[in-house]
Amino acid sequence: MFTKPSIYYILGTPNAGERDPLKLLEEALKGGISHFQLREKGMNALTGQSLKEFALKCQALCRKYGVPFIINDDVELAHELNADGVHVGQEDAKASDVRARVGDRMMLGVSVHSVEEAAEAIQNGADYLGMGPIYGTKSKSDAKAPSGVSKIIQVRERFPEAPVIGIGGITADNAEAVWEAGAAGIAVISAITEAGNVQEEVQKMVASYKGAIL
Ligand code: 3NM
Repeated sequence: MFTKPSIYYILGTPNAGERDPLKLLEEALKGGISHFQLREKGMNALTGQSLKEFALKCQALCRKYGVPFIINDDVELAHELNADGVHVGQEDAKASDVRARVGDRMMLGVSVHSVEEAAEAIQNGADYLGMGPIYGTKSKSDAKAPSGVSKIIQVRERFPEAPVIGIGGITADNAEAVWEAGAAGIAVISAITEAGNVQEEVQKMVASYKGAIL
């Protein structure tokens, strides 16, 4: 599910700004992302039918490149579209309820910020954990204070089998520490979305794994 190094791209239309989100996604897929999460949040976020139509286009692109398509928060949309996964935060639906709703046919990711939240998420059926923010982020207005990689290390010590995906302010230049902490992957919005050359940026992120001391 998470072959190292996993590059987990997250995007919603508000993140894309002036750029075409589907072009960004296709460039990122060409560059070698391993996972894609549609996270449609914030100002002018799509809803209802327009969200569904956009999600279907993202899903078709992901299928073309053989990359899992994951939906953030909207469990019903994930269910309706038969997405490959659904991801929830601590303020969203309870992981155990989501697992009960989607069964075993979908991967379930949960955002956690501590060893305690990680333990609970795993007990409630999470397949992987998103941990952050590692570094400062401008993409989540209610993000907690950055905690570096220390919490990833703690979670890896307690749950060595659980795939941990670091998130928050991660770039090709600061990803090595996240790999060294034992993360299976890095989740990224801005460093990919705002890159001058999206394909190259993703390739640099893949290459950052080789630079890490493991
Ligand atoms: N969740 P960027 S940080 C969606 O800490 C999200 O749980 C976070 O975006 C968490 O790569 C974050 O632009 C935003 O920093 C990540």
